[in-house]
Amino acid sequence: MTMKTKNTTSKATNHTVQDVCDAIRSHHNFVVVSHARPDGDAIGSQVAMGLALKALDKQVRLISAGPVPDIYSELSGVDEIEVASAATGRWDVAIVMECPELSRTELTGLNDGFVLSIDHHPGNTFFGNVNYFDESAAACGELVFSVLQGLQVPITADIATHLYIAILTDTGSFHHGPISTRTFEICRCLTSAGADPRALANQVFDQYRVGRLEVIATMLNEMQLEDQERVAVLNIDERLLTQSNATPNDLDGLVNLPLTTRTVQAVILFKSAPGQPLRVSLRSKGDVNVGLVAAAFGGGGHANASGFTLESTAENKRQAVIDQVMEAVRTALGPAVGGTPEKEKPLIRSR
Ligand SMILES: [Mn+2]
Repeated sequence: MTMKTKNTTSKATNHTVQDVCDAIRSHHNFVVVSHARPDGDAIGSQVAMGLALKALDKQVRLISAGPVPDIYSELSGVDEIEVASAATGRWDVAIVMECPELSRTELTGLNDGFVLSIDHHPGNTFFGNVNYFDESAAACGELVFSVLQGLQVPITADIATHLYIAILTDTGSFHHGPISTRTFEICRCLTSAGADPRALANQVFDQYRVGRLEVIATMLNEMQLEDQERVAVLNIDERLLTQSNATPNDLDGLVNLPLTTRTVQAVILFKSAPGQPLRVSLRSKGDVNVGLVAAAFGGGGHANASGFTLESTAENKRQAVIDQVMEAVRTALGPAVGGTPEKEKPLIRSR
């Protein structure tokens, strides 16, 4: 049975780094979890915290509801993540990374224990007994870095690597999100502690199968452009995967491709699989807030990157999603002006 620390701290408030450090110092047995379908920030934050707790001679287990994606599987310490549906065993404190709500862990057994939440997602519900929430952080890994500094844990090369991966992936190679001078100050510390930016970028972004390119070719060929090329709609289904020599791991980040054009301001990716709910990923540029669109459909995320699922019977809601994303673009940028957008703002100005 799980031994639980009595809940004495009131919920629904934000706490300081110092509060987090005090909670960690005063306990011994930890479980560290992150969200289901873990990404680089979830894994990097979780493993870095695990390594730090070990350095402090704490007992720690890492648990995730989903497997580690292939691209992260060779990082040191990742093999310590147990894939399970429940946070079982004896623990005093559950550190929950990267989750605006406890349910995002998709793990049972966390409800009655002492929960310490570290997160940067807008809409965080302060579900923890201690909550360290800061949406101005580009990655949860930035907040973990602050905690480790507070705990005076030495930043080893392995910890640095995980925190760098967290920031690198959550910002899409320093491309989006609330990237700040703090982001680069932290990355400076991480690189001087041994994180290798070139090797890590290669490991995370340049290791896919050629089948990924086949998927991209078909997917972009079938891309639908709406609202004067301001909204791109992509589809990935079973047919596309079976036609190409690609696995689901080869599909990471494809949603971002249309954003590399000047005109496209928002992207919708519908990902369908037999017997599975329809997964919808949204991405946008600048002030276009697709986080609000996802929230309207029961999902969540950030202003420029969000997602949600629709029941497979909800195929007819696709157009409603497209309409709401177009509305989000209009809210931020006004109505699309007529004519070919490419011609209105020349890429290279004539002298
Ligand atoms: Mn994150």
